[in-house]
Amino acid sequence: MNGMRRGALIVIEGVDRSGKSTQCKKLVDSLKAMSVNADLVRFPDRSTHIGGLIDKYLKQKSHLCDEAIHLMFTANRWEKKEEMERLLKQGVTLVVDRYSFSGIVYSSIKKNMKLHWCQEPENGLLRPDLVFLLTLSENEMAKRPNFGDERYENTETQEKVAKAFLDMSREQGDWEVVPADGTIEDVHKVLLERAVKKIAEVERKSIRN
Ligand code: Z5A
Ligand code: MG
Repeated sequence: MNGMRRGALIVIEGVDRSGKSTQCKKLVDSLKAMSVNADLVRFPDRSTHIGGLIDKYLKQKSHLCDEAIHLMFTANRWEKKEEMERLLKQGVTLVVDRYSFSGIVYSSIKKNMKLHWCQEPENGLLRPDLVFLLTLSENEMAKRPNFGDERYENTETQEKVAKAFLDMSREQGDWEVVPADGTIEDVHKVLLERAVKKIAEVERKSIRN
């Protein structure tokens, strides 16, 4: 790497309204304030052509079969891979709002969608250095602002999603389960501390696929 330090790939996952977008933004802002080169990435990225099709599907303005929408979400990550890799190599830490794990979880809870089939097209994407899973108690989930009108925004789906994420966290290294019931600042402090450590730990290591 010739003295060049790479950035870290840090993902935030969790159920609807667990505070992922809020925390991603704060984490990037705090890292920048500490002179760490950092950028925000979010999935789905609704700004691309594929992202536009995903947006229509989520807003229930189009119908796609479960397999087709699954592959679109995955393609939306593949189309960003080169750019993400380039930024990491240039030393930019990427804070990612949802990633492959959302893709696998939201699809595999559907009837007739096998976990293994859902995982396969994600293989070969950049592997995160750290995944934060934000969890909410049922009590706190009920207090967060109401569901919107998008697909998946209902209690039954979110309960299945919460369980599937927890199951996934038990099978993988590099995951930190962070209870996100506390204040925005409390949760942020935990994430910032762990992220700073991880950035230093991986800066001389290779980027993983
Ligand atoms: N999806 C998929 O199926 N396959 C895939 O591959 C991917 C996604 C990538 C849209 O995602 C849908 O796509 C999603 C999964 C599916 N479906 N669902 N559900 P999205 O990321 O675009 O979804 P979103 O609309 O941004 O919602 P969200 O991400 O679920 O919310 P959030 O980012 O976790 O929460 P937030 O926006 O930061 O906060 C929500 C509210 O709570 C807000 O008013 C905050 O001010 C408040 N908040 C945040 N933190 C706190 C604390 N600590 N205390 C009190 N209040 C708080
Ligand atoms: Mg969000």
